[in-house]
Amino acid sequence: MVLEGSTRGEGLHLAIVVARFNERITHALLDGALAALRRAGVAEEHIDVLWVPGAWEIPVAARWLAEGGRVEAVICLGAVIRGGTPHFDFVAGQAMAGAAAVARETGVPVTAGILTTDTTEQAMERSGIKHGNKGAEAAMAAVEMVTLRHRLVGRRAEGS
Ligand code: INI
Repeated sequence: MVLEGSTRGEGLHLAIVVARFNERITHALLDGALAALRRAGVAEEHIDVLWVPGAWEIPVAARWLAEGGRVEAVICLGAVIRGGTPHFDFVAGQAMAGAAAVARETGVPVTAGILTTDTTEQAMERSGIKHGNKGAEAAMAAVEMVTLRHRLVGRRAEGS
């Protein structure tokens, strides 16, 4: 059996958790994610957007959403920029590890558009200017994972 998800998102219910820290960057990630979901056919009223203070707070909000049962995947958006902060490695590492733990422990896909860069310029390049938009990538990864799950469950039901 070989199964793949789809790039079409009609009928899906998704959530986005977006960090306010480095807001100019994360707004661009959010815009990229929303535009990608719109193109994929996800209805605007089926997308919940939660703003949190910083990347550190992303995992707990992702868990509320994953456990809430209202959405089928959670898209996490943030920007952790080294720029002289000693917190960088800790905040970035914990945000990513926390998001992964939510996915692993709940079975709900949690996708990560959390930038970890040395400079603001590098972060801007990854939020729509030069190297694509990581928010859009994370959004499409969520669509692919949810539709993959639907296909897998459908196959199981057929076979039973
Ligand atoms: N939060 C970020 O999202 N990006 C950062 O670059 C960052 N830095 O550099 O410190 C950051 N810190 C805030 C952190 O996420 C929490 O919001 C804060 O510590 C309160 O718990």
